[in-house]
Amino acid sequence: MRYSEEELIGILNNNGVDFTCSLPCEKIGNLLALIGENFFHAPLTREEEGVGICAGAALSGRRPAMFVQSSGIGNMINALLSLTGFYQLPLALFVSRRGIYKEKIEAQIPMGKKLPGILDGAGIHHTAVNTRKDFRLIGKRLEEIYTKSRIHAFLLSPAIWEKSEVSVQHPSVRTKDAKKRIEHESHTGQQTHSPQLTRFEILNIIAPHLDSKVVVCNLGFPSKELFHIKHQPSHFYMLGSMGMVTPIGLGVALTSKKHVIVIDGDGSLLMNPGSLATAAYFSPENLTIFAIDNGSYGSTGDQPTFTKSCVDLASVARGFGIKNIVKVADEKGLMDVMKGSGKGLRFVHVLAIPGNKDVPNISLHHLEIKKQVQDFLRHNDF
Ligand SMILES: Cc1ncc(C[n+]2csc(CCOP(=O)(O)OP(=O)(O)O)c2C)c(N)n1
Repeated sequence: MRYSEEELIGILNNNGVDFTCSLPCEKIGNLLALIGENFFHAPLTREEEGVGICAGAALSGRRPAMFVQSSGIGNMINALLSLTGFYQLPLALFVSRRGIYKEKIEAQIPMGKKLPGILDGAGIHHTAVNTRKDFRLIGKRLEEIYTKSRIHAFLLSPAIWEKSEVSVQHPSVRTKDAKKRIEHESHTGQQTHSPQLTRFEILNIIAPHLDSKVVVCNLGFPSKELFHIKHQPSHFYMLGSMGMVTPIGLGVALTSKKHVIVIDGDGSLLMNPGSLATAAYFSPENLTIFAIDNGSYGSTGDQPTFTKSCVDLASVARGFGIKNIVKVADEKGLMDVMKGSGKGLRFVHVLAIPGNKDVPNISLHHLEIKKQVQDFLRHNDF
């Protein structure tokens, strides 16, 4: 018997889908790996960008499909309406709908639950795909999307993939990408750094130096790992809103005297790189941005980001106008950074080995996280 993922790939093939884009959700990790093997596939830095790429592909007569998380629809809505819908271009949206089935991350609930209402409000038709039996609804709709130039969203419940264990390891791709990354660095004349530490090891080295600092930490495993290693009331753990960690840190730094440490990730920074320009413009003395760059969307299954192949985040930060930039890849480099002066906006590019530590979810309620940080800032802002 075929797995759900393979059945869906078959339906897409039968309906002539020939162009795909995605930004990962861990629930569809296996599906995404198969998509990459079966179709032309563009990995995205931000879901909104995919709407543009698919519009361009549709202008060339392609049949585009996007694979995103429900949260990603929030990043796409303007482009869906003012581009795809406005010009009547076809687009099939396969949305991993979170927040409705055995959800462990509460921040997924607002977008996931409200998604049908948001789509209704936008006039985008949608079909709930709650079990594998509902796959029969997809083929007919796909035909309409491409022959009548419509947008249609298939809302995929995580229940569909629950029993599927389709095997999708791609070590050869990873090795090739890792090599490319080193070649890229030599090519651009930068010193070649090879990562020595995982994110968890990096956080372990940084943690003792965080006392009395405000820490804003990236969503997913970074926050879970930091909470496991060390918790202080001054830690703001992000549970959703990918791409917002540097903006939140900047907001605190601009309004408080406390030193603010941002712990960002390559995938999240690439989703919202413009925040580095805003940070550079204000250059707050009390802000340090750590970009832990494991070359992948580590929290959703290690799908490669472009730092693995063509992007150097230190150069990006420099290009946006940040002056004080350090690149480190090992414990000694990191220790030197932690001992160094904390004055002036700093961007610390930390190259990391992919991998997550198996740690429990954060046991604090999100409103408690907010209250602790607010209380800390109220009573300690000197
Ligand atoms: C708008 C949006 N799209 C997708 C996701 C799913 N998601 C959660 S964490 C994550 C990966 C973040 O990668 P990175 O910032 O590189 O951090 P890492 O987990 O690798 O440390 C993704 C894609 C999301 N939460 N929100």
